[in-house]
Formats: sequence, structure tokens, C-alpha cells
Amino acid sequence: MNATLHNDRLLRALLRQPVDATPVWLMRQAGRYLPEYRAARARAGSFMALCQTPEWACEVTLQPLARFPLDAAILFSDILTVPDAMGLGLTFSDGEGPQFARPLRSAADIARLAVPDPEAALRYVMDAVRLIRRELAGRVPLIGFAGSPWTLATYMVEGGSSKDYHRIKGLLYDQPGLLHRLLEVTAQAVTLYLNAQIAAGAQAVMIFDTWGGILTPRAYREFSLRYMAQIVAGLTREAENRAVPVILFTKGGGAWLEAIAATGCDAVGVDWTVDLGEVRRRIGTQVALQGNLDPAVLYAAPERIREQVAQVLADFGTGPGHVFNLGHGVQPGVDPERVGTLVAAVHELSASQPPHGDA
Ligand code: 1CP
Repeated sequence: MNATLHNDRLLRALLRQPVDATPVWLMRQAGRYLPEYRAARARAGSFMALCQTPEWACEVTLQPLARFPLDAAILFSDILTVPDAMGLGLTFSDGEGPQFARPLRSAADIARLAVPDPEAALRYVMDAVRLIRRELAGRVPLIGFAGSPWTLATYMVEGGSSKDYHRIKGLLYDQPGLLHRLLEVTAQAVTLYLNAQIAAGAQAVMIFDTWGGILTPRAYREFSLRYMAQIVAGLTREAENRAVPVILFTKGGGAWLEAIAATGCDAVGVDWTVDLGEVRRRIGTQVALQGNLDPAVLYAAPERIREQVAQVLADFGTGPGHVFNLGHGVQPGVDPERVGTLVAAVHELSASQPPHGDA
């Protein structure tokens, strides 16, 4: 494996080291807003075929990097490959969300779950990671990822996306012990899966807790944060003679950022509902921060995008430890040119703010 990394801004910022300009990547930077993504998906036949064919996953991962000078690649895959490997049978129908053929509907379903061997059931992901690293040739680092146990459990129990989460919340309040068994086995699966991605070449990893924000503060600590902390404690933190930073992101978790930062992660992802300057005052000396432009800003005119980027940079202020991102993923209706405007603005405006190196 080529160990030389030509652009290490992302890894440096995640470790709160000085950088020449703020690194930027975007959640869902590969995806439906790109016409070349839609064409690849049509040729591959389905979303799962894209994920399960390393050459397709590699091609799609690199698509946004061919257009924009992003500071990181993120593996093209999905958080739901793990429950699929646990036997739930994942499909994505056109225009609809994910669906499991065998959702968890009984104590017996949960008792039967086993931790999959990532180099067997998820070998296609590891092969994609190895191929992407080869093709990137050290241009930028590759981010690996997984879903949080709580977020994965919502899909496994609901059977797909949900509006009211009544099944998973019913389980939480009626049979918390059973939910803990599900979260425990999922946490073990995610730990092995992320460590396998790191062994295959992922240079930073991120845990997406998309649905942590639907919990009460107490339930968040017990059913989501605790299992993310367990994963953080079990991760390989160094590979190829470099630290492998860990990013935790709970959408809607603005009230709990201190607790998230205390898990031992290196960086905390922040959605757009909190002010980055305040977040920095709360936790910015312990961890790096990633975020937090409102994804809807990408529907605005280029000049407005530049202003909003400048605002997020100003909110963070000077000093190391900022990775620019959206507060959630790029939406499918966004014009790719606006993404180009955003990326250029982050680099230009942050490079002209002098003191990047001082804490
Ligand atoms: O072509 C299509 O129609 C599929 C759209 C799509 C894409 C592009 C899905 C289905 N997943 C992905 C890729 C994906 N998913 C990535 C790739 C890397 C990148 O960011 O570019 C990542 C990191 C994810 C992670 C993911 N999948 C999350 C966590 C992050 C988030 O967005 O909150 C979640 C919740 C999923 C589940 C999922 N997969 C796909 C959809 C439409 C959904 C969400 C369903 C729902 O709203 O409940």
C-alpha cells in the first residue's frame, strides 16, 4: 500500500494540528445530486449492486473528487450493509428507502443474531476499501464509516425508514433488556467491521448516529451513546504509522455534545441547529469539530453560499481543529456547481485567515 499521503489536512485537523486551509468534505458527497452517479447506478442496475461491486463502489467514491478539490474521500457504501450481513435481507427499491425482508419482530429473531465476520460477509466492502486506496494513490485520505448501534437497530426493528419509530420505541420502553441484547451484538459487529475497514486501509472512521436525536436525554445515554463509547474503546487507533481519528456524529445531538466528546473520540460532527462558536467554547478544546453548514444553503445563489461559508468559518474562529462539512448530507436536488462554490469558498476564505496554527 502506498503510505505517502499528499494532502493530510483532514487527518491533521481531526487531531487538532495546524493546517494551511480548513479541510472540507461533505456527507453524501457521492450520490444522487451528481448526474454521473445516477448514470452509474442505472448501469449497475441497483444501489446494492453499486455497493457490492468494488469497481463500481470505487468509481462512485472517486466521482466527486474528479469535480471538486475535496480534502477526503468517503467510502461509497451504506450503514445498512451490516444488518444485511446479519441476515436481514436488504433491498432499496427505486425512489423508496431501504427495506429489510426479515425485520426483527420477536425475541427469537434477536436471540438468533450473530456477529458477522467482516472479511467474509462484508468482504465486498473491504475489497472496495483496498481498491479505492490503490486508486487514490495518496491524493487524499479515505474515510470509512458505520452506523451507530441505535441507528442500525431502528432500521432492523422498524424494517426500513420510519416516521414515528413506534416499534423501536415500544421495544425500548417495554423490553429494554431485549433491546440491549440487540445493541450489544450490533456494537460488536460494528467494532469488528470498522477495524476491518481500518486494516483494509480506511484512514479515519466516522460513526453515523442519524436517529440518536429522537431519544430522551436519559435514553440517549443508555441506548445510543453507551454503545458508541464501547465501539470507540474497541477501535484500532493507529495504522500505517499514523493515528486513525474517530468522528462521532449524532444528528439532533446538540444538547449532548459534552457527553459525546467525553467518549474518547477525536472529533464530533455537529448539525446546523447549534452555533459552532458556542460548541467550540463548550467542547472544542477536547476534540475537533466537523460541520456545520445548513445543507439547504446549497439551494441558494453562489454569493449567498460564500457568505454562509464565511459565517461558519467565523463562528468556529481561528486555531486548529475544524473540518468543514454540512450539518447533514447533500440533498439530491442540489446543483453540483453549488458544491463547487462551497468547496472553493472554504479553501479560499480559510487560507486568508492568518492564524491557523495557534490554539
Ligand atoms: O441511489 C440511491 O437512490 C441511493 C441513495 C443512497 C446513497 C447515495 C443511499 C440509500 N445510501 C447512499 C450512500 C451512503 N449512505 C453513504 C456514502 C458515502 C457518502 O456520504 O457519499 C453514506 C455515508 C451513507 C450513510 C447512511 N445510510 C446513513 C447515515 C447518514 C445519514 O445520511 O444520515 C443512513 C441513515 C443511511 C440509510 C439510507 N441509505 C439510503 C437512504 C435513502 C437512507 C436513508 C433512509 C431514511 O431516511 O431513513
